[in-house]
Amino acid sequence: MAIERTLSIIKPDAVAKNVIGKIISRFETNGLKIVEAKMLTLSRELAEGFYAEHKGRPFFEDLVKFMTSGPVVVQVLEGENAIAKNRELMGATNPQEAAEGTIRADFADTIDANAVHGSDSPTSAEREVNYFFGG
Ligand code: RTP
Ligand code: MG
Repeated sequence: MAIERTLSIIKPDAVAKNVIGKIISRFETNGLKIVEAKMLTLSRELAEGFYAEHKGRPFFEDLVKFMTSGPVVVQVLEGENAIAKNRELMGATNPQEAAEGTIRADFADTIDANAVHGSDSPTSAEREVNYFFGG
């Protein structure tokens, strides 16, 4: 298996709930290492650019509003199969459908306020890591 890097964001709802540490602990206990991290409040421009693939979707405006509503923690996770492993730890996009014991099942409330983001493929991981930590 390959050592990969993936981008993770702890979203404004999870930061507001004081569960940054609990979420990071899930990554660490499951073999993912935090190799880059920063806390910031996304500007509209940064959030729109990050979610550019969703531009035009009915939920895009709500997504951008939510992602700019408070501070987030952006981090790069490294480990074996990191991209798929992170998605597995996160659970389904809609927390109502997320498997028991996943981050979204335990810490998220709605499909909009769903606690975490994780890159969904090697191509998006590369783009997203560069987007926040490139150059
Ligand atoms: P993310 O990108 O945040 O890791 O989430 P994801 O891959 O599981 O879901 P994605 O399809 O990329 O959607 C990005 C975010 O948009 C919101 N969304 N709302 N109302 C809806 O039908 C809907 N679909 C997506 C979610 O907050 C999702 O995390
Ligand atoms: Mg996505």
